[in-house]
Amino acid sequence: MNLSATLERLCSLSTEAAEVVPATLYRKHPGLREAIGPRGVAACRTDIGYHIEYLCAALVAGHSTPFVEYANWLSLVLRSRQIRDDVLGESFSLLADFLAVNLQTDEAEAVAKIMADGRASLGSHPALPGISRLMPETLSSDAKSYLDSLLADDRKTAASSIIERQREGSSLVTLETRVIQPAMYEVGNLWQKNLISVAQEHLATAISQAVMAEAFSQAEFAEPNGHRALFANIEANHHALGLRMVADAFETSGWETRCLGTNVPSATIISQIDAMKPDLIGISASLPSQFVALSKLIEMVTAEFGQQRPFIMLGGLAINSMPGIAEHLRADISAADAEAACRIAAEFRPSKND
Ligand code: B12
Repeated sequence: MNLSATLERLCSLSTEAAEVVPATLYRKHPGLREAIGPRGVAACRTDIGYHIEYLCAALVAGHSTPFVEYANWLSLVLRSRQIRDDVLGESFSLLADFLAVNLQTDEAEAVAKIMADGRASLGSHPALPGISRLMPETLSSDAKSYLDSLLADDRKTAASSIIERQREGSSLVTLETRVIQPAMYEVGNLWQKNLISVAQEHLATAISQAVMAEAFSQAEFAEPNGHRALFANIEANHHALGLRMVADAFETSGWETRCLGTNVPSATIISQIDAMKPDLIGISASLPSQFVALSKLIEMVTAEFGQQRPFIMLGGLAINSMPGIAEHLRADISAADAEAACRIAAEFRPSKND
């Protein structure tokens, strides 16, 4: 099987699959379309696109885990919206049937096995084990109060609680990773369980961005260390805070830092490497469906800069949830959070000059 050709074929089938699979599902489950309403119908179409993206991620990773984790994440989202696992499992089988007639035999067999693993795991797998591993059992009292301010749309209190701790001596990066980050993870859990809206999720991010900018202006900076780092989210990653925290950690520890933000086209990352000549690039991926673009970017960087290429550091929720994936994608290093990223980069840096 030629992986790139298979991925392309799968992506090209996405639009048609998003029409065919739901239509068959509604025929088999009379009343389902009415029960989920127009928003549910639109979401169902989008979800078939996601099924295909996660199939691609599993093919790139070389095992079913990205799809299995996705299946269990989606199961929790749908159950909290009154859609049962058997309907989700059936959507996998119908997609497998559709792909069986539209892909080559070996490709269809590979994707059918991944979807069968996803279906078999429904209900038996903890949703987002990668995230649960990183989450403290309970939020610290600072993170809990910060979360309360986010949910109450109280930007003033959110900001003052962080600035006060900063004045008491906590560093910007400690506050970002140990107060703001766990509070934002909890925002995600609440959204997944349908306990808060997408609007509240956006609001929490907007407040945190403003708070982080204010805290950055009060931060202490180490002397410049003569090293440069470039940060960007891979294409289609719209999660801004994590990358910003990593860039803040590097900048406050003396690195010359440039942060391109979310959803950056790979060609732009290449041209920025050319312009800035960084020692390290840090790329963030939040969903396993972004592995395909990551893999392509690493190939492009290696082809363009050869031996002269900067270190490639990966991070983000998708990297954390899949141990070994950074090495599999041929990155040099990865780190679980902003504090660890800076520490690991500092340890790794000297070997570059050997
Ligand atoms: C806010 C949010 C959004 C906002 C983002 C707005 C913005 N401008 O940032 C919006 C609404 C756009 C959004 C969209 C989506 N989101 Co969202 N989102 C979140 C949420 C609640 C918080 C994200 C965040 O700020 N986290 C805090 C930061 C600090 O944590 P972090 O990203 O993990 O970063 C740390 C480390 O990972 C690491 N790191 C990060 N990047 C890098 C890079 C390098 C180089 C290194 C070394 C380390 C590193 O260091 C960081 C700091 O310590 C999360 C919940 C969660 N658990 O994160 C869900 C979450 C990530 N989203 C999720 C999903 C599914 C989506 C959507 C598909 C649908 C939706 N409505 O939620 C879309 C997809 C968008 C896309 N293609 O990117 C899921 C992902 C599930 C999964 N399968 O893994 C989560 C986990 C929610 C959930 N519990 O279901 N989201």
